[in-house]
Amino acid sequence: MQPTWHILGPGAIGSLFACHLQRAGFPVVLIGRKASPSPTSILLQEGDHTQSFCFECDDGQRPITHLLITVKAHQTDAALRPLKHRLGADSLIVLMQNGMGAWETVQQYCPETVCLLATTTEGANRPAPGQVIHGGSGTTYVGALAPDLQACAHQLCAQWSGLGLNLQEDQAILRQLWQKLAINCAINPLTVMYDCPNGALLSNAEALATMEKVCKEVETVMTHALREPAADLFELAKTVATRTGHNRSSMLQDVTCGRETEIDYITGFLLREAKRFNLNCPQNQALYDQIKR
Ligand code: KPL
Repeated sequence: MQPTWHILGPGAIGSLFACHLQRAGFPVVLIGRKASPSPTSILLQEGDHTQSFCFECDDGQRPITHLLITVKAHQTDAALRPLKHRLGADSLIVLMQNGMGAWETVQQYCPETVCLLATTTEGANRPAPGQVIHGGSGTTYVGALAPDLQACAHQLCAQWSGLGLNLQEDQAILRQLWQKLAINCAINPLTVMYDCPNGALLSNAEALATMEKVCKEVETVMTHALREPAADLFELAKTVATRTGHNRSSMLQDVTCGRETEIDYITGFLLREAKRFNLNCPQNQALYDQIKR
């Protein structure tokens, strides 16, 4: 029998995975903080199927064996706290979110639970609750923070091989996450400062010069954290800004809607790591302070 997957945070990416998991034969339960009708339906605009899911408020009691967390990094604490008594040594958590560092919350609440990390380049957006548009296919990388858990990442990739999504086991998932962090440090705060889509940063000489300094600082910290030379992160950030040129970054969308941003898990994480190695990141610090203001 297939295990039941609980999805904590059925936003765009959570809903995309919920639909693909269910189509592959896994029972799926969505968990949210606000009461929603159960069953609740999601229309995935990929073949225009409407799928029905059980919806649970976060006050359920039954044990959770498989949990995919797709809430924003700063919401992890509040979202996971009510579930911690349902998770144990037999549970598996997959953390798939922007930014880094939320695994500390998972370790604090569920120290015995196996926690895998994932990052995805799948393009999905949610024009309205109950609707998801799969805008572009990408790759989902899965790996473990600790080398002794790599076998679990391997098993998960085998279990998810029928999902119809591009999946890759990555034994160096931290490098993957650091590269994504660099992209987010370089693009997201600057799109807020200049109130522009990602691509517009490339034709703004001042923004581009700042982006280059931001990337150099991330390269230095990343080299210390991973103990290996970093790739050319400025080139990478420019490539992503070109590819996602018309996007308004998630941080710009959060600021526009008056929502809390993920800055503490993006630039904030970088600054905490820099402090650990006695490094200064003046450009990132200035952007962090401006976004916080
Ligand atoms: O991840 C993103 C975000 O907006 O958070 C990028 C890659 C910058 C795309 O918009």
